[in-house]
Parts: sequence; C-alpha cells; structure tokens
Amino acid sequence: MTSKSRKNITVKAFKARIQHHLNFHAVDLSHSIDKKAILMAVCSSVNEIVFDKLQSTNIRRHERNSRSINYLSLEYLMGRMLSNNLHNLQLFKTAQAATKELGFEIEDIFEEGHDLALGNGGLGRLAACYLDSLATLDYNAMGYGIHYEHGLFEQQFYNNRQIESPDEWREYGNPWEVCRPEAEQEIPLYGHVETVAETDGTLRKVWHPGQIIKGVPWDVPIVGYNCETVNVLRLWESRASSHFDWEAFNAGDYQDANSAQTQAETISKVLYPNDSTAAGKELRFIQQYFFCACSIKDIIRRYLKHHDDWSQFADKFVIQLNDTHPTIAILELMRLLLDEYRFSWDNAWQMCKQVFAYTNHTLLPEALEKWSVELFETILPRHLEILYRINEEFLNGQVDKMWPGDTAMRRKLSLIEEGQQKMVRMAHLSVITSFKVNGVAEIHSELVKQDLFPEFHKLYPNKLTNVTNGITPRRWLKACNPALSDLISKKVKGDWAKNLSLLSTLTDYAEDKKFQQQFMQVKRENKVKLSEEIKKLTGVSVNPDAIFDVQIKRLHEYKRQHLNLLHILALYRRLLENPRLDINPRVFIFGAKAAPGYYLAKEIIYAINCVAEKINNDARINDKLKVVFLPNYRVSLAEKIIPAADVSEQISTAGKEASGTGNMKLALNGAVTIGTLDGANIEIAEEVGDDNIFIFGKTVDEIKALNRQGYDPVSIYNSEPELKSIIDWLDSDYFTPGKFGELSAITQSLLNDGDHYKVLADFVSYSQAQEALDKAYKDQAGWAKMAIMNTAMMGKFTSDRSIEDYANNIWSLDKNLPATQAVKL
Ligand code: NTF
Repeated sequence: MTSKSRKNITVKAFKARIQHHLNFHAVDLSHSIDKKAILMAVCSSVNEIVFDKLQSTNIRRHERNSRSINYLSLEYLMGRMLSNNLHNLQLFKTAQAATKELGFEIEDIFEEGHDLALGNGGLGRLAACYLDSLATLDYNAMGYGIHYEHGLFEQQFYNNRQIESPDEWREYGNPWEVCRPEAEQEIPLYGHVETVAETDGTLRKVWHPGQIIKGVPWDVPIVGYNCETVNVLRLWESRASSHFDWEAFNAGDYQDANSAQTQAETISKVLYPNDSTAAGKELRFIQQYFFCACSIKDIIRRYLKHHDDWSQFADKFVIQLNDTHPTIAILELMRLLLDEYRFSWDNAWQMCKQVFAYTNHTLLPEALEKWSVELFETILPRHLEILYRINEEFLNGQVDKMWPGDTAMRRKLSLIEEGQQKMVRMAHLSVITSFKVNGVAEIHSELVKQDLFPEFHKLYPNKLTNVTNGITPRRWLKACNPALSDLISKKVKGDWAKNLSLLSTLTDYAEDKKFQQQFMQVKRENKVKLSEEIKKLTGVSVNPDAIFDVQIKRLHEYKRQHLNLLHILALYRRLLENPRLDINPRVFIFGAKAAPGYYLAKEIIYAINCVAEKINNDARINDKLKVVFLPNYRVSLAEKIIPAADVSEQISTAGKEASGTGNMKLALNGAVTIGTLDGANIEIAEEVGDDNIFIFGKTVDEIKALNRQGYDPVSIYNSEPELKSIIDWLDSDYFTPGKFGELSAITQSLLNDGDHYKVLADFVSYSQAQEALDKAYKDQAGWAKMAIMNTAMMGKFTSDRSIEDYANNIWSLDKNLPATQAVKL
C-alpha cells in the first residue's frame, strides 16, 4: 500500500478490517465481543499497515546502503504500543471512529493492552524514546535486547508495604512481535580453550564450549511518526539447542529430559529488577553475554549478506553500548574476527575501535559493573584471554607512554582490579575501546570527565562528550495529553510533534488571559480524570482544585523521596498547630517501584504509605493535605499522571542524577519544577528561565565541600527545631500506633549512618522553596504563565534533538576520525 492510499483509509475500511480480524480473535461473533478480542483485532489491523511499511523500509534501506546504527541495550521500557502506533501512523481518529461504530471507546481498548515493561526506569525508557526518534528521523537503526519472559515485577501494597509479583506481559500473546527463526543464533558457553598449530606453524586458539544455547529473535516493529519508516527492535529469547532428551525420557526420567531446556530458558526468563545497582550474579553475566553474542552475530550476518569482504564494515555499522551492560559485545566481536574470520590482532582491534561507542548513565559507584575474573574463566575462557591481551597492550602502550613507569597509574587504569577477588572493570573496557563516550546531561558529562574518568580524559582528550537526553513528544504529549495537544495545535503552526521548537510560539500567549484560562482548564480536566484514577487505585478522594504535586521515578535514596516526606510532615505539623494556616490544598502523588532487595527504599515506601494513611484520615486538617502512593508505577500510569501534574519534584542530591527524563516530560505538560541543580534540571532552568522554576539546595561544589570538611547531619538536626521535631515524630509510634520505631530505618540512615545523600543539609532550603511555590500558586495568572512557559520552552528536550546530536557528533564516524581505514583481510 502506498502512503497516499493509507492516508485515505476510511473509517469504513478500517472497521471492515477490524471485523475481518475479529473472526480470528472472537470465539462467537453473535454474542457481545469482549475487549481483549477487539484489542487483538485492532492490533492486527494496524499490523497489516505496519508490516507493509516495514517491508518497504527494508527495500529502501537496501537500495541506499546507508550506515546502520545498532543500539545494544539490556532494557527497553516500551509501555503500551497501540495508541502510539495509531498516532504515529496518523490513524488515531480513524481508529477511534471505527471502534466507536463497533460499540467501543478507544481509550477502553487501550486499557486492555499490557505494558511492555522490559526495563527498570530511565535508562530503559530512554532507549524506547530513542527508537521512536530513530524511526521518525528515518535512520537505519536496529535495537537489540532480551526477550524477557517476565519484565519488571508488578507492585502491590499490602499493609502499606511493597509486594512484588511476576509480570505476565505475554500471558495471552503479544500482538506487537513476530518470531524470525531465519535469524536464529547459536551461542557457546563454558568449556576450555585449546591452542592448535596450523600447517604453516602459526598458532591458533580454539574454544571448545561446554554448552550451546539457541538465541531466537522476536522482532517488534518501531513505527516512525508521520513518515514511511518502520524499524525493528530485535529481542533475543534463549532456548536449549536440542530441545528434548528422548533417551532420558524413554528411560523414565521426565525431569532430566526437560532439564537442558529449563536451564537454557532461564537466561531470558526475567529482567533483573535493579535500577542503578550492578547485580554481580552469574545469570546476569550470562544474560549479558547471550544477548551481546546473538546481536553481534546478527550484525555480522546482516553485513556479510551484502558484502564479500570486511573493508566496509566500520563504515556500515555503528554499535552504541547503552551503559556498560553490553560491554561484552566488544570481546565477542574481537573473538569472532580473530578466531572465525582470521583477522590479525591489530586489524581486529582497529575494527572494534571504529564501531563501538558507549553511553555512561550514572556516576554511582554501585552501578559501575565489575565481573570476577573467575566468572570469565568459567563461562567465557576465550574472551578472558582476549581481555588480558587488550589490557597488556593498553598498559604497556598508551598508559606507559603517558605515565612512564607509574605503577600506581597502571593499577588504577587496568582493566583488571587487583584484590582478594580479581575483577574486570567493564567501564574501562568500554572507554578504551569506544571512539566516543558520552554522558547524558551537560553537568553529568563534565563530572564524567572530572571525577569518574579524569585519566582517560587526559589520554583521549576528544573522546568524552555530552548528549543531553530527550523524550519523544509523540508519546509524552501528543498521545498522553490529547486536550493540551489540541489546544497547542490551535496556536502553533506546523507539525510541532516533529519539530518541538515550534512550541516556543506559545510564549506569545503566556500572558494572554484567554489562553491562560484555556491552558489551566485543560490542566483541570486532566486533574479530574486523574482524581478518578486515584480513587480507583487507592480509594482516596482528592480535590482537583488542590495543587497536584508529583514525584514519579524509581525509589532510591539519592532521588530523595524521603526529603519530600519530611516536607509533607512539616506541612502536616504546621497545619495541626494552626488549622487556619493559609496554604493551598495540596495532593502529594508518588509513584515508584523499589528494587526487591533494596531495604531502605522499601522502608521509605512503607513510611510514605503510613504517613499517607494518617494524614488522609485526619479530619483536623480539612482536606488541605492528601498523600497518595499509586501502586505499580509504570509507563502507562505515567501517561495518566503527567498531564495532570502542577508541580514536578526533581529533588536529587546534586551530582547524583545523571540527567533525569521525567523532569522533561512533566515540564512539557505544563508542570512547574521544584528541583536541585542536578542533571538536566540545570538545562531545563536555562530554557524556561529562573522565574519559571523553583531551584533550591546545595550545588555539586557545595556538596563536595561538605564532604571534604566532614558532614555532620546530627548538628543540623540539633539546630533546626522543626526538622528535629519531624524526625522525632517519625521515630515515635504516631504513624504506626502501638509500634514504636517502626519507621526508624529512615531516621537511622539520616542521623546514625551519616545521611549520605544530604537530605538534612537541603531540608531548610527545600522547605523555603516550597513556601515560595505555594505563594506563587495563589497568583493564578502568574502560575498559568509559568506553566505555559514550561511547555513552550521544552523544544530542546525532544529525543529527536538527542538523536541528531548522536548522529552528527558520534555516529558519523567520518567526521570524528580520520577517514576510516579499510581493514584488509
Ligand atoms: C539513569 N541511569 C540515570 O539515573 C538517569 O538520571 C538518566 O536520565 C537515565 O539513566 C537515562 O540516561 C540508570 O538507570 C543506570 F542504570 F545507569 F544507573
């Protein structure tokens, strides 16, 4: 089908398609059709168009032979797909009308869809936004990842505590994927390495694996917005290479007959639920190798399908490593080039240095991956040999040249960390191999240079760079906030969803009374809708005229949900002391999952829920405060919360949040930020201007100074009477009647364990900024202006800009390197 005929697809024709597909998905058409069946039928109807476009994209790609960008990521937080695909195909209104004729509201159909939650948080959601932009900008891109059977766990609260249960996203099948057996791969593991002499006397390494796993690819089409492109996200599922042991079965051993299969399938069974923490577990290591090996082999297969020699490989393929999780891909490419394709060492290494680039997403030491040498020895013995040689050449070459005879420096930069247990530093391998290394916001990239990798920055002065994160305005405004989108489209000429800077036109209307009213009316309608959702999810009634104050992100001490909690307690105390206190009613809305093994994070959830219970049922404060913790925070819930937010809480300890992307989504939807000078908050402040954001707290330099001079949270506690009384309150049984000390894990961390994230140091400043915010909200016109300015000035934060930055400054190898050298075989 051509784009012309597709644009003309009528409601009637689309309805006919749905009806056709209902034949397959509904058991009995003479009865009322269930929503799951209609969802599947609509998805199938959309897929007819999507796969058509995918085929023509592939043909076009083949003709153009353009460079391919390969994004390797262990996580993709895609969310639901239907609404977005309809918007990107410009079919939303058609589908809405067609389903209406069939007796369904399209929003109800969307609700039947399951989130694709194959990620933890920011890093995985960023990957999803980037796929959307890559397709929209018509880049020849492919995403690679793992086809987890269970994505991020589902969260419920029981007695105010987080309970996890498995995510069953594929229980009834996933309409947005197709299996591609023709691209299956075999992946070796374990075993030993043998050195064999060739007939000409040269020595060759042969790896005899102990086990072979099958990698089965599932392709998820990625639909570009208002364009012809459909790219692919290829997710690998692990299977046993030989399925079933008939001998064992016949001998009556049913369990053993299945065991190889069970073991192999474990690899892609579950996403590790840790955000910003490296999980040093063998299975995670195998997961990483499995998906890297499948992807690298697939990349080589795609290249060799169209080329007779390797001379153009580095021109045709770039591989972006999303954090250090896919670092083993470097060793796998080296291994294949050396052992399978018989490259010389130098040629193989040259090749690797030309194709890999690495993005760093965090400075937190606990997130910097290290794997034990022992694990390598057992699982990837050949890769370890290669790693040792890379290290040797690096230390004896570049390091020795820059710091001759400096053994301390050698130890510091080595790929191997010495100690009781020798560890491989994955970040070091990524940095020395990659032709570019980027951080994800300006301040973060500076800290990567100054604090994380200063020596590497000295060694490679042009390698470290910045690409500030971005978000797709298609999902995060057009699809999730239709009322605001319609209002914007009345004022802004052109396709703002494709060119987000156009929103700056709205600054002309920031003081226009009528526009302010319309803007705030949309916000109110969204708040009414969210109030209904809150009631449904928590049973709590909230007032849509209150300030909706939102903190939605993973639960982590550095993100400081407990700082928010302390301020809520301060307000509560003030109200109890003076019930007539003149503050705007406020609803504090939290959404966050805690890693199941992160004790303090779970205690913070518990404390917030306990405090919420008390406050929400306290008649003395006249409903001036409400606190709700919405369970099971995920992409589809974010899409409901964000359009209704007045205030965006971005309150991390300065220097700890690499960028943040929720900050961008909330501001784009007209929420005003209260935040620290951290991550992309700084760039948001630059865009919207100091008058339209509430900045508080210590700067990165001030935090560093505090650390140098010795930080003493107890002295702050003793010198700030309000803070002291709040902390003591939390330690009493006020919020957990009869159970003293039930919430003291938090106070313990703040007072006895050194308050690592400087919550107390920032409390007073935060509380003052909150007062200023409350005052600002009383001036409704002033607030409307601020909200409009936030939406208007978010142009920079479209993921289209980020992708263009990557494309121009990183992926176009030719611009960054001397003309790519052809590697001869
Ligand atoms: C996260 N990193 C950072 O914590 C966020 O600030 C950032 O916005 C996103 O990456 C995307 O760049 C991680 O999730 C990880 F895993 F690196 F810690």
